[in-house]
Amino acid sequence: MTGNMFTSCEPAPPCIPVIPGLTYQPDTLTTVLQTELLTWIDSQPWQTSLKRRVQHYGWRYDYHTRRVTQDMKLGPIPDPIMWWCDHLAVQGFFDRPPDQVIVNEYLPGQGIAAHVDCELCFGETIVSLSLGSPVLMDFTEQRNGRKSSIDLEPGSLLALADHARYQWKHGISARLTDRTPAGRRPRARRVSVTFRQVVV
Ligand SMILES: O=C(O)CCC(=O)C(=O)O
Repeated sequence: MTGNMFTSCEPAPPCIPVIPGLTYQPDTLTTVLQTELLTWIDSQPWQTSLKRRVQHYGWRYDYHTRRVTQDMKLGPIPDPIMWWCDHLAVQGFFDRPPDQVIVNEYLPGQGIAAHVDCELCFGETIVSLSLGSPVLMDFTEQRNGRKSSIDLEPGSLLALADHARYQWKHGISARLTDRTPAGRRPRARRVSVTFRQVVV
């Protein structure tokens, strides 16, 4: 559902939802940086307790209680991820380097339920980097069900703050293809890296 009345396609596609606090930055990672980060991620152990595989850094997040507590602190964030934590702070997305990172792997047919990131656990800004396959991320405004979506390209950065962080849910439908202006696009493997500041 790109290009609907709640998206802006100016000055040129991709069309970005007009949601206060949403920042979309294509081409944040060069192809070389994407490959380097993905290669490092794939050298690390994955947790397999969800339908999709995940890695947690800095702090563990409990998907059942939907909480982070003091006892969930993990070791130091490894250098290849910490470099991005520092970079995102230098770039002004955070006032200090984020200290919690979740890597999500989506195979075709996998998604993530529509949600607002835990308000009691995490700070005011959430930033995700996209690697691998492009995917449509859906947004739903909580008070009226208004919907929009964004085509997350590999190498892009998505920041959610303000309304985009608190008033809208975001999620990825579990399906094999996405409808785009160019037609149905099959999904391939996508990996995202999401940065947060723990506030517990
Ligand atoms: O895969 C993404 O880009 C978003 C991940 C996400 O929403 C989350 O980890 O809560």
